[in-house]
Amino acid sequence: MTTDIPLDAPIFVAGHAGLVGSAIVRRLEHEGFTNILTARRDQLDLRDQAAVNYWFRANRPQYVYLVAGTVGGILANSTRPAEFLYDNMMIHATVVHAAYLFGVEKLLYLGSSCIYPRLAPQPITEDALLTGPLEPTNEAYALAKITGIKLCDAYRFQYGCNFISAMPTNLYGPNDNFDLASSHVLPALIRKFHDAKERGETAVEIWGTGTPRREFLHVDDLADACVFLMKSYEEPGPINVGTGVDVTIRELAEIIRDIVHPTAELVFDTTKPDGMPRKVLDVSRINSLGWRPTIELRDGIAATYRWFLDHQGSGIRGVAPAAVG
Ligand code: GFB
Repeated sequence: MTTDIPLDAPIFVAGHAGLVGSAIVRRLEHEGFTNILTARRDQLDLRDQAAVNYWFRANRPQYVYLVAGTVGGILANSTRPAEFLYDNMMIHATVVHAAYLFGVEKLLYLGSSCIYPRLAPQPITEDALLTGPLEPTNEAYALAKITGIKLCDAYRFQYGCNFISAMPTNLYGPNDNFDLASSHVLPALIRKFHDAKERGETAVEIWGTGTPRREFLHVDDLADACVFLMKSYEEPGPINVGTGVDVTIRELAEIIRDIVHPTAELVFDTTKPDGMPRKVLDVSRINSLGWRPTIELRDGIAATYRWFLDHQGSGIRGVAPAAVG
């Protein structure tokens, strides 16, 4: 079943400035949607239920992409669990509740593949949820994300709300965070190889052993999937969004080295955590609905590096603006 969403329908993208939200806005604009609603962090604190209710009452969105949150890589997750748990639980709760109170037609909630147990059978199917202990380095974030799924399901069950939950794998692309203390591995390695090249150095430090396996999805593919699911999917529980293909961190580092700084040498810092040994999603459910990604990893990384080069000095997160004068 496909829902026809009118091009002038008010659509709220919660988290529009981030990696995912900015990709969804680009995608909706490309499709011709004319009434995309956004709110900057200094205009609306999504952790504040009264403020969120006020905003929904004033703006009356009909469709909501709930892609806001406090996010980060393995170091940020393991050192700032209070922020990851509190911010995300609050943001999910306030937006879902306001969407119910103000009669939103449909809401898409975005989770993360880290909701699944650390030792889930690979590739991970949706029914692995809550079948085992979580990966300790991102337990706080995972718990908040699991609560978000259960919240959508509870509002669907008790109030008949059309709220769905998509679980993306590790994402990358334009508007990513390149700050080495809080970023995910892919933007961190682009930054590290780039900085080493600029400084005339060859050694580039890679955290951990290089053996963990990760799956990477370009955020434009994710945005495409989100718009697709908003139009055509209406089930409770999570639906995985990924490529179904993974690489080791060493292989990822080699791809990035070849693109950014081919003469660099990888140096592994095994005092840093590896995190989950493997995390690749079973994507047969979304494939069976007719959705597949289109951006190859090597092409996506090359495009992201071009974006990084083009935006240096103009507000890339984690990269200081070039000195003026
Ligand atoms: O992307 P990442 O930070 O998060 O790390 P997770 C993935 C792997 O890359 C780990 C290694 O094994 C890291 O040790 N790695 C190597 C690096 N070099 C680096 C580096 O310079 N920076 C970073 N960040 N990693 C996150 C969760 O897990 O995945 C979040 O913490 C979220 O909750 C996200 O779910 C998608 O893939 O391990």
